[in-house]
Amino acid sequence: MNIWRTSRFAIDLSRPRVMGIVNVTPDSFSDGGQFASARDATLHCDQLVAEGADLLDIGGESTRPGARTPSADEELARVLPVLRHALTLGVPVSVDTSQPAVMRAALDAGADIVNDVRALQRPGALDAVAAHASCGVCLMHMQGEPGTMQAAPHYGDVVRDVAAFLAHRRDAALVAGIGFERIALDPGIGFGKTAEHNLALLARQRELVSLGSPLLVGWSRKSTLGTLTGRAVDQRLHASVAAALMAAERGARILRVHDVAATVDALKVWCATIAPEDNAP
Ligand code: HH2
Repeated sequence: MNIWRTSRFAIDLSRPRVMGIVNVTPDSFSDGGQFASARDATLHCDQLVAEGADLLDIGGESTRPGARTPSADEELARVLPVLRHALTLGVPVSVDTSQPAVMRAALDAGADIVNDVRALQRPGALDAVAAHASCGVCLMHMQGEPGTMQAAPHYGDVVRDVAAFLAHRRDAALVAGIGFERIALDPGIGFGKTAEHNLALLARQRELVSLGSPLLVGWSRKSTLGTLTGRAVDQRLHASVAAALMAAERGARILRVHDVAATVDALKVWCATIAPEDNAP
């Protein structure tokens, strides 16, 4: 599937797309507090688009282990002003949320995509997205909840288990009336997974691509890259770009990243050196 249908855009996925991360949170794991004010976050949106972001992802809840869950009102107060600005920039905009009330308000404001790390499992979430005629949705895998998910992640076969979960959640979305071409899937790197689990998901990523929906992945600055390189979170640019390229090489179509300019450059080199048929998902 080479198109991801969203509220305003049918996103062409014949080449990998870069989704720039905009965290309007005081406590995100990699850039916590840096863009917490609406003004800083809107400037950050402008900068990421200028650097070549194909999409923007705006989040008002940190999923860092131990982060406090904001109320829907708090999350909306963070996200809506930034969303309204981002919607003027000519790129699709997703809102990273699990709360149905936030989904509904964001979609009413014109958001193109709902990005849910809980794969629309909260009561009312499926209905909030299904009620919209055409928005896109990203369904992500997470084992457990952010507060405790890294305590003792356990799988039979992590790639098969994640694939089965994603297929199951996609089925639930289809039954709720969300069209197939509106759905992207995400293995949820770092969400209830050890470094070994995350690396298996990259090594065998083709098994997830073969589910037939666009695959979105977020390796940017994640702790597995710290484990591999011994580097702190603000020193993981090179490892993040390497992981993004590997993911693209293995069929991912949307790369969720903090460092847009570096990822865009790397992808330009990669795209220029492959035949179009190699690039087919
Ligand atoms: N990762 C994070 C948040 N949202 N959404 C999707 N679809 N995929 C991901 O891998 C993903 C995500 C965590 O990263 P970040 O937004 O930088 O941190 P925080 O959750 O602490 O704000």
